[in-house]
Amino acid sequence: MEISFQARPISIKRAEFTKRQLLKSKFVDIVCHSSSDEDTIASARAMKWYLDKNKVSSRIISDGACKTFKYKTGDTLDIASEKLPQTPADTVLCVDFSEYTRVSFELKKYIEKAKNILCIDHHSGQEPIIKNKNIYIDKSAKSCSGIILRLFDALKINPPIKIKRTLYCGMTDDLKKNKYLLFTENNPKPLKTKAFLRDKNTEYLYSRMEKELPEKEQEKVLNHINILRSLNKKEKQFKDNLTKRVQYNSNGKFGYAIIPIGDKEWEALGGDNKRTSAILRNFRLTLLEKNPKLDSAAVFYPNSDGYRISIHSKNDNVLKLFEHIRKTFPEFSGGGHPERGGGGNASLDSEKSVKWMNEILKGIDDFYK
Ligand SMILES: [Mn+2]
Repeated sequence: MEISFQARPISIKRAEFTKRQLLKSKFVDIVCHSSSDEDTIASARAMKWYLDKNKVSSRIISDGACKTFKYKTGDTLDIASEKLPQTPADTVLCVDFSEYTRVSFELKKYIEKAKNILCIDHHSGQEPIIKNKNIYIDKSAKSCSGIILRLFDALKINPPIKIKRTLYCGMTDDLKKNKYLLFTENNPKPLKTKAFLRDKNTEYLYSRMEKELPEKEQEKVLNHINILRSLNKKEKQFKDNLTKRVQYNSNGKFGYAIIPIGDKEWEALGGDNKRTSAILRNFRLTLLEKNPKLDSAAVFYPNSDGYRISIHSKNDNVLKLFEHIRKTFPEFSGGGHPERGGGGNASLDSEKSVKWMNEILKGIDDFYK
């Protein structure tokens, strides 16, 4: 009997079954979920390495491989810009997802046509793609990369540094999303939260990677995941200029920056995305930290849906603030948590967005009186 903690070890029998399914294939399509993130791509990369090693041809299908960690463009079928083939490989392996809701309609149709489908995942939903033994789900695992590492363990495979680094990257990114790891601007290493330390299996897998990966390799991954430590010139400039845009309400309890519709700097960075939103978040938190008098900090900015506000409050006033805004501006829709939240309108019309913003500013100023 293997001792099972949270992201549990995979039994040798189970791992051998997956191995047989894969190695009997002529060709394997390794499919990542929509908006492919580090974890799904890392899982796919590691499985491709395993198939290559066993001389089974394969291809990764993803819509975002080139945006992630140090992966060359061109060695993955990027369905964000390329067309899916007519027919799938004889085996489709889905990594980091097991429900059709995680892929586009077109990709769903594609997967459905495959003779043999396998899924390896750490999410479990109402309607799994398949219901037989070909699906392996470990809900307790905090990343799919962790499961792949367990699979290699069960198959007695010690992957090379390159693959370990890849899996470490997938694990780290999902652990960051789960708030198991906290990244800050000034710290090269993330902080491990209580939840992380309580999860014995995650702790085991992660500290193993930390022991087996050279410090330099870890550093590369951590700097990549920690957006604030890997800003390019334009992003740095935007971050610095943001602090020059700070304004305050009449009694200095509320600080904010405005990024108007059509802002050149904002658009040059691709508008609202993972990287710019990390910069905005850092702006709000740093502003609060530096000004003891301040209770909340916000940014007004456009995204594809309309004009938005994102706000952080030191004393958990976000929802109360939103409630107060609605007293004089009932159309305002905003929500979130007491310490952080957001709201938006559906218009990208400059005039309307300024009006919308002014109503909010009026409400906030009144709240702090
Ligand atoms: Mn994942």
